[in-house]
Parts: sequence; C-alpha cells; structure tokens
Amino acid sequence: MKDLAHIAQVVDEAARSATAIAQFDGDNALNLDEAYAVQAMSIARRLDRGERRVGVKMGLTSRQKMEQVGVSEVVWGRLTNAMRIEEGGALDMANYVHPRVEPEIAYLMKKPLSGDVSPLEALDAVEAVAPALEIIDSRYENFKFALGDVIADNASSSGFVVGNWHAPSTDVANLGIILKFDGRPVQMGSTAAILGNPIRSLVAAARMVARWGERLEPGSIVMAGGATAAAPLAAGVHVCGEFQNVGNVEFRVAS
Ligand code: OOG
Ligand code: MG
Repeated sequence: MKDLAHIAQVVDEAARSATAIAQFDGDNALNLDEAYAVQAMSIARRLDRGERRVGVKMGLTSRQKMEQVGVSEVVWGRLTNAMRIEEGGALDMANYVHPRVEPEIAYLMKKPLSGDVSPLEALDAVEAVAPALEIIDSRYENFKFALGDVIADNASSSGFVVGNWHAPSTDVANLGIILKFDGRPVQMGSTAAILGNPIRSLVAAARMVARWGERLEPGSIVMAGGATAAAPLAAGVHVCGEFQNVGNVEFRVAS
C-alpha cells in the first residue's frame, strides 16, 4: 500500500519550501484516483495553515501545453487565496523552483455548477470573464512529470493574476494574445487554443470536479488553462499579457 498521506506531505513541503523533488515512478507511480486523493490531502494541509479555497484551475486544455510537457490529458487543481498575485504586483523568484507564466482566461462564477452541463448552462452560471496569467511551478526536478505526478502536485499551480472583469456576454472564443517580457513578445496565440473555445474548459471543470464530489462555487474563480506554451520567468522581468478586446494583465518579477 502506498502511503498517500505521506506523499501529500512530500508535495506540500516541496511547494512550501520551493524545493524540487523526484517523480513518483516505479512502485510509487500514482494512478488517477491516488493522484487526486494526494492533491486533496495536500490542499487540506494548506487549508489547515489558514489558506482559503478560491477556485479551480484547469490544465493541459490546449495542444500547445500538452506538447510542452508531454502529458495529453486535461487535469484540474485547486486554487487558494495565497496563490493570488495582485494585478500589477510583484513576485519573488525565491518562492519558486523554476516558475513559468502562461496566458489564460478566468471565469468568475455566479451560480454553482457541477456535473454534465452544456456550454450554454455553463455560461449562464458565469458572473464575469477576465484576461489572466497563471504562474506554474512544477515541484518535480527539471519540470518533468507523468500524469499522476502533476495531478498530485496540484497541476503545478503556484500563482495567478486576474485582469479586469468583463460581462459574461463578452466574446472570448477567439481573441489574439501576445505574452511580452519587458515589451518583447515571447509567446503568441489565441484563446481558441483552449479546447477550441475556453467555455469548453468550464464545461470540463464542472464535470471533473463533480467526479471528486465538488462543485464550482458562486464567487469562485476558474482558470481555463494556458493558451500558449508557458514561458520561463527570470528575475527582474516585467510580464504583460495583451489580450485582444479585453485588455492587459501584468506583474513583475522582483530583481
Ligand atoms: C501542468 C499544468 C498545466 C495549463 O494551463 O495547461 C496548466 C504544467 O504545465 O506544469 O496549468
Ligand atoms: Mg495553467
């Protein structure tokens, strides 16, 4: 028997201390059920330390992301208030192992959503939509992991920045995005890279959390997943995601 509580402690400590760990392979390889159980236990440890749940992140919802990390299944993770970085704020490299940033779309929920829903039902549960950036930081050495590893590690979640909220009727199906470091483009793409339309990520989120006895809660945030490959952060850079029609979202890395 694998000691899932111990593994949860290992991934939680790795995230807390920004220290890389080895993958769980061989006899320790985690299947899907084990990996999500580890994730839930590691997040429970954060909640015990006083963090609050604020939403859900979807991962590997675009081909660009799947190819970058070599895992081709959609995954989800849990967001807490401690992961939020104010728009225009700063992050400190010392708190991360090897952080990367990726442009995403964020949804703010108005009504609970869970189980099998249509895109129209999903949209009806949305209060607002915003351009966003996610900071991911796999706790595994060299950012290398298998499906079970990344799920156990809360889908590499480590930070998120949300731009201005817009009405839920705002068309975000196919918006051009430029991710810039110090004014220079480092990634370009479209929100359509997210499952063809980011609303499909919200549909998938409702279905996936239901499988684990959860629902998307009113007032919570759902990050739809990276639209481009993630770009590695470096000390001192100013990061800006420019989204067609919905505006910019920015932060900087302290030097
Ligand atoms: C896994 C997390 C994926 C996304 O938006 O696709 C993710 C990783 O790339 O480390 O956050
Ligand atoms: Mg992401």
